[in-house]
Parts: sequence; C-alpha cells; structure tokens
Amino acid sequence: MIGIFDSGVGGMTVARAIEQHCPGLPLIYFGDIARTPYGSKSRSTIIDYSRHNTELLLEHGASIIVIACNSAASVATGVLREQYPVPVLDVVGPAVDQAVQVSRSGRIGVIGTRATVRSGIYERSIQAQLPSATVLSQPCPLLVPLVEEGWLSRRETKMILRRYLYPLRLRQIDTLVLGCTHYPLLKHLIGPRIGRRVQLIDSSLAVAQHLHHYLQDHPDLAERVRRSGQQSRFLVSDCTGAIRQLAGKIFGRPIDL
Ligand code: DGN
Repeated sequence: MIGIFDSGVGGMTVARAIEQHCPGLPLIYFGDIARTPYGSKSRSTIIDYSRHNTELLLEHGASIIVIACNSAASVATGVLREQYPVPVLDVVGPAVDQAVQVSRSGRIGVIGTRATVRSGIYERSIQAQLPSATVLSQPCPLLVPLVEEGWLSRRETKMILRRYLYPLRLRQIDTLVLGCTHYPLLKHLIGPRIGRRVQLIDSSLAVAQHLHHYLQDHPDLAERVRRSGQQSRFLVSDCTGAIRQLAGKIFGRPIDL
C-alpha cells in the first residue's frame, strides 16, 4: 500500500491527487487529528509524531511512505529516511523542483505554517538548485484553522489572505509555492489575490506527480503496492463532523474515516 500521513485532514489533498495520478493503487492514510496542528509544535515533537505515524503505516502494510504535511516534511524527512527501510517521499522536494522550473525571474514566494517557514527548508532547497533565486517566505498561521472550519469562501478568509499575500505582491514574485497541504483548498482565493501572472505551485499535485514517476522507475515496488490487494483506508486519531465534511469535500464523495 502507499502510506500517507499528515497532521490532520489537509494531507487528504495529497491522497486525492495520488488517487488521480496513480489510479488503482491502494492507499493507507493516517491523519493525526488528535495532535494537530503540527505547524506550531517544536522540531523534536514533530519528529516523534512523524516516527509514530510511519510505524503505524508500516504496521498496516505500507511499502512506501509519503509525508503529506509540509510541517512534518520540513523537519522529519531525513530522520525517517535514515530510520526506516522503505522509500520516503515528501511534499517539499517535488514542489521545489517545479518552482525552480517555472520561475523566470527567480523571485519565488513560499507560504506555509510557522514550522515550515521557520525551518527554512524551502529557501535552502530552492537556493541549492538556483543560487541566484530570491525566496520570500510568509507564515500564514490562521489559514489552517479557517480551512478546518470549512470557511473556504468567507469574507474573513479573503481579508486574511489579502493581508498575508500583500508583502509578497509588493516584492513582485512570479511563482508562489503553496507550502501547506491545506492551501490547495484556498487556491481559488489565492490566485486572484496574488495576481494572475503569478504561477501557483501546489505541493500536493507536485508530490503526486513525483510518486507516479517514482513508481514507473521502480516497477517492483509498484507491483508490491498493487499486490497488497486491499482497499484504500483512511485512519484518523480523532474524528468530528467537521472533519468528515471536509474529507468529503476534498474527495467529492463520502469518506469512511
Ligand atoms: N498539513 C500541515 C502542513 O502541510 O504544513 C498543516 C497543518 C498543521 O499541522 N498546521
């Protein structure tokens, strides 16, 4: 199975994109709703949680792990790769590759949680590929709770977005990385507010496309995933009506959590 974890429900945007890019492959998803948000936790706590999540997915038969949470990917990818005997993909690397490919001016914006922005992972990874790049990062801590409340088109959400995006507009970026798995749900609001000429990089889509190519390059692994022969499953460490609703909205169908 393809193991996917997130701090909560946002990683379902990754699971959905993987379903579309790798049809027929069974997924095992874990959303750590009981301990969300990771974005405001310390590095060592996020690493501990990421280890637990990986072990849970391995117990459920995952042969590959996708870290569908930018906050966890920012601090835990290296540790998980060292510690577990399965491939570990994350949302950051593929989003960085796409941003570097599409940016013409090298002025790249990144929005994410505090943990992601504080880690500096996007700056380091973008500049490792494109040393002349200017990376402008903006933490947007209010967006995750707004998405989880289902406030996807409310006036208040638009106002807060305008405020967060204003500094990036002023600095004339040409590419904006949505460095949090909740943000694809706000794409329809972010696009018009950052400016139509700015290319949006959706880290959920980027990792799904990367996984598709990775499995093509590793047919034995793809076969193992396919043969695990089980239905996709969605596990959560806590559940509320709002979470069920949001999961249904992301997948466009009711999801059995
Ligand atoms: N899914 C997390 C991320 O991509 O950073 C955001 C949720 C959270 O833990 N704050």
